[in-house]
Amino acid sequence: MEIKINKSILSLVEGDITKQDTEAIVNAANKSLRGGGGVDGAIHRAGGPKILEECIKIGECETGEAVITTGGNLKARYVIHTVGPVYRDGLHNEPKLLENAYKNSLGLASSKGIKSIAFPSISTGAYGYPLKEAAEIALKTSINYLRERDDIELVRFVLFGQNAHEVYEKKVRELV
Ligand code: AR6
Repeated sequence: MEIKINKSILSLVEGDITKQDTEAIVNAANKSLRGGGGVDGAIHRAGGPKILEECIKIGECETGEAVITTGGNLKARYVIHTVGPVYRDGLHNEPKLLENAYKNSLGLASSKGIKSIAFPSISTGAYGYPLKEAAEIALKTSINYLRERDDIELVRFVLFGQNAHEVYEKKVRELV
């Protein structure tokens, strides 16, 4: 589904983030930026060793922050690596840190003049964030960003599997 927010499009699709043709894709990385499983593993496998080389040069990334590399062999020109929070019980600043991961990724994209960006559902795999709560934060943060500024023309959420796609669709209908 697609919705218009000011001049921009917010889109939700079911699929694989590594196949996206947006200018940037976002990686749900860890602080070490040395790769891992899930989305992170898939991006490094599909993008090739150049991405890891650039990550090693950057060093580390704090939870809620974002850094950028080129996209290696991916269709996307850039990968924005952000680190979502590990979910414990929701009382350890997880909502704010997850919001920051989205905000800082969008801010970094804006600062590079990137017009289209694809996100996975950050923190909802290995990091255990409950999907509905994470979807609300992901969507609210993106919608607010697009309401405030119109330099990013497309924000696409790429949900892995039917269930995640349905949860995000339901949530977006509640929010707009
Ligand atoms: N495209 C889109 N979404 C995907 C893909 C894909 N190819 N593969 C998995 N997902 P996760 P996290 C979904 O675990 O929870 C890594 O080891 C998946 O179904 O990738 O932020 C890092 O190195 C889930 O909904 O990221 C970190 O150590 C969502 O992407 C840690 O995992 C996020 O799952 C980060 O954990």
